[in-house]
Amino acid sequence: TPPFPRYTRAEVAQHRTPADRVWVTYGTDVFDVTEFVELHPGGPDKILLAAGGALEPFWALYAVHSEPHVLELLREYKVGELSPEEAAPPPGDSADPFAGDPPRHPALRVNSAKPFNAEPPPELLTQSFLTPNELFFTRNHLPVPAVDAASYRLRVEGPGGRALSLSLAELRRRFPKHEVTATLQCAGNRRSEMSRVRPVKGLAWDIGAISTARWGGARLRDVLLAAGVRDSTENGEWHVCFEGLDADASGTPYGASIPLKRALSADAEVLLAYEMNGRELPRDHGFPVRVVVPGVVGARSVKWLRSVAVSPEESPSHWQQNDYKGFCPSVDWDSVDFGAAPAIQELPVQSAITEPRPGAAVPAGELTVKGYAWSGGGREVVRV
Ligand code: HEM
Ligand code: MTE
Ligand code: MO
Repeated sequence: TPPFPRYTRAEVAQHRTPADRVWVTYGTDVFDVTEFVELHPGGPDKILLAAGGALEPFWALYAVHSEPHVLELLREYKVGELSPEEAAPPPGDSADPFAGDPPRHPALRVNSAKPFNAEPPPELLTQSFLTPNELFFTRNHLPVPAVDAASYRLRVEGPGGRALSLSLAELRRRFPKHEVTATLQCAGNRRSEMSRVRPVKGLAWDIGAISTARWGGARLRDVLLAAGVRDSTENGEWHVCFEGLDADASGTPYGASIPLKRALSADAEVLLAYEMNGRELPRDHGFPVRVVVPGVVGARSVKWLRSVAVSPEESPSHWQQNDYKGFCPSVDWDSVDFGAAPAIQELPVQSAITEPRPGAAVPAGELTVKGYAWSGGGREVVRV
């Protein structure tokens, strides 16, 4: 057989639609799968998510492809090979505070690259009940901190100056592991639709700033009791303040708080999580330890957790005091008084259709509609 033509990744990336032909790579081989798109058992929309790029990150998530017959089928569509010089990644910029951010899955829809904010495509969000870690929406306000798990310490400040300093091994060993299936949602989910009614400031999230995982970790309740916090009504109005290891140029960390009552409630199942879907937390989702507050706005589930402190006041953080608050429609940016509104905790009912997408052409006749529904507040779905 004659040698195959050589292509660069940039050339492959020009073939992303049936009109431009649909090319993908696997290893160093290039394939034109245009004729297979409509035949794909997983549907044409899903195969097109990989158009113009590598198949590996997608096939790693959907194990149906790790069968010899799938590779055999692909071989029929080979049209070329990648140029040998394509292997080297582009050099990083060391002056860029985001240069140390982790690699991300190519399917994520990026709303902001630095800091990284991205959501899964709708049709992958409802492909599985638990969102794969690689596709879980990401909401970062700052660069991702590089944390050394071996020297990591979590500081827990109880009342009366008592404090604990816990290594990752101590957090795992001293407290029973508790698992919770919980959905996180950013307050900005579906903001792009809201902006069609009336423009609002903030990232233009579509319907994917929401994802579900099985979280594993220590109960915050158990850790607070070990730090000397008493489960009584006398501190009923107190708060638990969290700080992250991510900080802005002035050294100010991300922070947020929840009511102490929720933190101590066994039913609320607030976790200091070190596992996500059975694996250690990915860097984007708070490695090595994050808070998970089921039913509450994502902003309170502080990632890269540095400290936990019990306090009569809410967190003084910008994100607790001057962001993540709700106002009535007559308030605008000239009249807003952040001090006048409570910080968002529980979020209300949410639901959205993931398939078909708005404006999609669909065949006449019966149609399968997919979507998600979520009750908020840690409550179960009653009806959809
Ligand atoms: C199923 C081939 C790309 C998602 C399948 C199956 C084949 C196949 C043969 C059926 C497997 C079986 O049941 O034995 C291919 C080829 C691709 C490709 C040749 C690229 C050229 C993708 C991509 C995605 C994807 C990029 C995800 C974004 C799926 C899913 C199923 C599936 C979710 C399972 C469908 C179901 O049972 O619900 N694919 N695939 N595939 N594929 Fe792909
Ligand atoms: N924690 C830290 N330390 N820094 C952050 O920027 N973002 C918050 C929260 N915890 C954030 C954080 C917001 S607004 C949301 S919606 C969730 O993390 C998103 O969690 P995820 O990126 O794992 O989906
Ligand atoms: Mo958020």
